[in-house]
Amino acid sequence: MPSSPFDLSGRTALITGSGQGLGLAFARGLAAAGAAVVLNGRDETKLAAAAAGLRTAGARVATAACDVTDAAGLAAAVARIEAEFAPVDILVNNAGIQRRAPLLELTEAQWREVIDTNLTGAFLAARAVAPRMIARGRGKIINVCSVMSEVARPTTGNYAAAKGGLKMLTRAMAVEWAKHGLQANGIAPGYFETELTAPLVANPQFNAWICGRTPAGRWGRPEELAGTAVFLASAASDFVNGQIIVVDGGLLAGL
Ligand code: GCO
Repeated sequence: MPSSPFDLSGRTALITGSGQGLGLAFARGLAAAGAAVVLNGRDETKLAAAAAGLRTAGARVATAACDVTDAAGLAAAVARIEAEFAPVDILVNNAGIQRRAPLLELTEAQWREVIDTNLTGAFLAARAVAPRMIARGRGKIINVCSVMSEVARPTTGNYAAAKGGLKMLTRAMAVEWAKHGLQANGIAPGYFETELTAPLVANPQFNAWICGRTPAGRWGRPEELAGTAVFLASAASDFVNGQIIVVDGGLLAGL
């Protein structure tokens, strides 16, 4: 029998913002499917702890600490990964931050840092790896969008604008790079329990609202995103391009 199209053996994935939260869940899921993983983030201590856990689970892991808003840092990190570890076959643009405030109270700095990290960072990381993927004639780019690529809620205007832009950047990557053998797609999580959403989970009113607003009646668990990431990282999605797969317990399906 031929190997499964979902098998990631021999492939290497770079996941930005993967010292914790959804990024670490993506790394665990891709490693479980056979990929070697490179963890990225700004906190080297967090990266080392996350890498140790993955190695204990049998994964082949490297770390590459840099800020995704630093183009030179990204280029150097990718060059080092490819020289010392392995070619980057899969890029998961997961790094993201939240700075919640009503638009009229949002500082310019709070606007810029969310756009710079959540949108520009994905652009810069993709530009660091895409030329190398194009030279090899293959590559997978997975942009972690959000249900906020489609809908907004008060106090998250900067985040929604970034994630809406990331949806369209995904399509821009797809239409320019598909002819080179690359596939660029997105994953749009709904509400998942992570460090980023911890204040919301801890808020009884918000927690009740989300559980009522989500048809599945609960928050998502980060490991529930792994299957979609493996699909988009694998040969199973070689003819899928520019698509955003929503993983939200049905939240966007209805009112
Ligand atoms: C919020 C949350 C959301 C989630 C997620 C939904 O403040 O409403 O932080 O933005 O983090 O992005 O997909």
